[in-house]
Amino acid sequence: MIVFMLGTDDPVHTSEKDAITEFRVLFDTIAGLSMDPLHISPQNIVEHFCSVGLIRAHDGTQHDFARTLAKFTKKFDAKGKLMRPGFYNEEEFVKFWFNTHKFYNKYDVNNSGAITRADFLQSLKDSDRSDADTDEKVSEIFNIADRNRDGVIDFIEFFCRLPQILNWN
Ligand SMILES: [Ca+2]
Repeated sequence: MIVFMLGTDDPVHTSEKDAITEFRVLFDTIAGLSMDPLHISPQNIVEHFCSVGLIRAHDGTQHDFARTLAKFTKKFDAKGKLMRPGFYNEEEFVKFWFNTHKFYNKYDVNNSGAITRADFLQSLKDSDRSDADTDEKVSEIFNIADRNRDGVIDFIEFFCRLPQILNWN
């Protein structure tokens, strides 16, 4: 399911192939902002997401999105996964977003396009990250992640809090 691009009307039934195509198109769009059209920087990605309104400076999503992206980029660089350190080529970019969405979709248990509190709790319980204080932890992370307080975690909210969800800090 693709929750990234605005205007996807049937996200639930979007196939993996369509997802890859969509991320390639997204790369090409962002590459238009880059000095080197074959490589895009985290800053290019943040700028594009801001320009289409997926993240915003005033509510902190821009800051948190950029921070999560920087953490991933640093980890990829440490493992030598980026051909040009600090930048994403098309394959690397598509793989990254594809895997991130796949991970998000795992939490979206009932495939509704958004993660509810029940989804989130169930996913953590199903995973090896579950422990005695899961209920408490789930409420804590959920409350922080659900930034706009609409009762569900959308993909951008999820991405912003991935370091906490993955226990990176
Ligand atoms: Ca929300």
